[in-house]
Amino acid sequence: MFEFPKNFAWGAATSGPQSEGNFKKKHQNVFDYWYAKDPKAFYAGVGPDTASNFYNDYREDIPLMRQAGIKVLRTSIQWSRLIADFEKCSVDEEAVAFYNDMIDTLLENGITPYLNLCHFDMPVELQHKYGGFESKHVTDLFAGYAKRCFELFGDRVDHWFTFNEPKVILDGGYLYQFHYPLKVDGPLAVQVAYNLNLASAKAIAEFRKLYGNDGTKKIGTILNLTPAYAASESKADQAAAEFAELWANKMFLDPAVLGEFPSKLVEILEKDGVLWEATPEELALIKQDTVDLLGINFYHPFRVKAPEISAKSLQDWMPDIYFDNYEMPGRVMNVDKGWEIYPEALYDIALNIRDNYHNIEWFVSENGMGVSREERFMDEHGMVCDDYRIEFLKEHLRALHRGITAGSNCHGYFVWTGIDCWSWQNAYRNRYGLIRDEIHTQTKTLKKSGYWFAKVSAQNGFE
Ligand code: BGP
Repeated sequence: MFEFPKNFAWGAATSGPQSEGNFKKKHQNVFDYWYAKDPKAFYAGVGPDTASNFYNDYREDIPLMRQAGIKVLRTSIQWSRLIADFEKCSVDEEAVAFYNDMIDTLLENGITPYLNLCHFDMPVELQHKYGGFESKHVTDLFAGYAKRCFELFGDRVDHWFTFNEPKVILDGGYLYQFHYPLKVDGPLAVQVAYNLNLASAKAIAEFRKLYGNDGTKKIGTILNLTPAYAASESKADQAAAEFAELWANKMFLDPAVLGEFPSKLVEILEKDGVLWEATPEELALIKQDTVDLLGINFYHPFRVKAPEISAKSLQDWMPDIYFDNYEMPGRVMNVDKGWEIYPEALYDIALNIRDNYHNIEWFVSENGMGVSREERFMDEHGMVCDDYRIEFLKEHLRALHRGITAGSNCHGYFVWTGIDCWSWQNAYRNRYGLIRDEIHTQTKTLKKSGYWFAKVSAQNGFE
């Protein structure tokens, strides 16, 4: 029996922009805008306008999630829904009523809400006017919005998060063009990385003004960690993996937990002439306002080898001048999504947090398996028999369990996701949910994994 610690949090994660649908929303976020402009860029023309209809269905969806054993729901408030005027930070009353009722409904159903403030969903007005997080002014606006959220909902919500996967904002929006604004600009990505760390610290500073530091209410950030493994023992491959680790993980992990950027990374960026603009006051704030806890999203490792330098040009600075991806022979793949399956990395993460980050309290804030055409696996009653997902979750939970047994301070495991939801890269092609969403009728039914998760959550473990 793999038994987990007492009070272990069995949860699921989703986000406002991926679940709510745009009903009664006054502003667009970058995805709403991008989708309206170019629906063909998205799978099957399914978009964020309806998503999984959570805005209309939450009173039915929440009990269903509870039935699937979800005791904690991590979701996000949409900046573009809550705030009426971004500069004045006035609120939209209908949005306040929605989020209030959502929180109350969760609590009535025995589900603890964890609330995140930004899940990639920059209001498009701020993106177009200021360049979103390219601008330090927007970091102030973000802190103002965060403060509003704490004031409005903080009486019932004890766990808060500033960002989901800030690294993906760089990767998608400023390097590899899978998120709006679809730019390719390495030096700008470096500045955005800094500004995101700054925005997080500013929001935490607002939180501390209201709630202090006594731990009754906690604030954190959510990072996607991809441990970097070198292709070989060679010096060049090892150096590539070292940079990849700095760039992909430590650039956010170190300031969030330790209050400072890794000096090796600063050295390299400075040498290359692309280091961010920072003031001593800002760095002091980052030093002071670190997190209470960490959410760690884990999907796949980062396999790295030395780059083919000749093919790269130092004129257009990109982080890739230091590493190439490497396809390890024999690796196990989730073919539908194109991600390697390597649960052992979760154990490595657990030990890394234990040994290098003060063994800070953390939880797995996302882990899951995206699979296409799940109707293939339906039984005669219409239930998706997703044994592959159960196996995937079990393998990761076993690795996590070993990490916890070795002393890592992990307090929970959240599946991505409860109910199948929309995403900018996959729309509804790859499904992750414990609960299936028939998107054309918005009928929701538990998958086999939903019944399995309910049992695991009730028993606090599995055989
Ligand atoms: C994470 C994001 C989620 C979710 C998930 C699955 O990176 O935080 O929002 O989308 O990945 O990714 P996808 O839906 O693109 O397959």
